[in-house]
Amino acid sequence: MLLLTVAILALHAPRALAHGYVSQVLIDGNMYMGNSPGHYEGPSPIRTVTTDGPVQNTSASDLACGVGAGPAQLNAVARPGSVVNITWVSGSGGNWPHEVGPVLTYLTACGNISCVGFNTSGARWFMIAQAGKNADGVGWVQQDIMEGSNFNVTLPDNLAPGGYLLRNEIIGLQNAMTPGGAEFFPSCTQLRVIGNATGVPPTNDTVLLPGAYSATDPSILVDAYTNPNASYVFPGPPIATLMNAPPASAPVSEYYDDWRHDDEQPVMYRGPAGTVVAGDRRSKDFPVFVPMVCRGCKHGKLWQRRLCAYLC
Ligand SMILES: [Cu+2]
Repeated sequence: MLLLTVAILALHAPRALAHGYVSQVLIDGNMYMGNSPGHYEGPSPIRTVTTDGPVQNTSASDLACGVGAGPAQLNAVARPGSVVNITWVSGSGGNWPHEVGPVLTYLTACGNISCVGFNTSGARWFMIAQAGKNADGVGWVQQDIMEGSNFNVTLPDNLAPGGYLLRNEIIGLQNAMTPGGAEFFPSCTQLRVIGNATGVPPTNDTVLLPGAYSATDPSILVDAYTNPNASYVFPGPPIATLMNAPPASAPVSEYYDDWRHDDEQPVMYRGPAGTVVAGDRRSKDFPVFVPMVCRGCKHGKLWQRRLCAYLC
């Protein structure tokens, strides 16, 4: 009888529970596939969550990078000013399922060249983009994602080189009129930013996550429907002042130059078909896709020190 009751309850579970995750990220022409929630399918710079469901406790450590997110195996190469193109999808297939609430993007420095293994506990995050309502003041940017658009965010023009976690967060406000109802969907992508810029955010511009949000913030405990024309005040810190600084005076040196004289060795990442592929970055025609197998990071050759340090 108990089993029957459970079965009936399951049948009547609301379908509105569909959620989602980041399936892939495109940076400077390179596509990085993510893993679906709870399923390891291959190396990725996108930290894999264990479920497509939201974080709802603003004090939970999962607020940093999503439910159960652990370190990922790769770092995606980016430059100051790179556009990061992020694809959000539904966990049950198809487009991202929600439309009400902001899309926020943060960075934190991993403190060394690689974010592989970086623990977000105590990390200082700074805001680089806030997307709320569209120009009509009623619809949300998130609605564009639901309708199939990817989300684009531009890295700071003067961002100093190094390892960074990019935290792109959709907040679902569809149930936010009751305490604990807001749904946070953070997703973290490990970046290796190259170049010769010098910008780092003042500590004043950084926050802890969890720490920056409270369940009773007017941007988190909010009825987004009763007055749809109301302007929305973003949670978290303002856009970091780093975003207002001019770009580095000299253009970013080509990544290819960084290792042109090394042994010939393509860079490994995950290709559009979800397979591990490689591009020969010494070619200006990159990406050139060549199937390969990662040779591991233990070897002491120069290319391995430079590449595997952030690829493996
Ligand atoms: Cu959902």
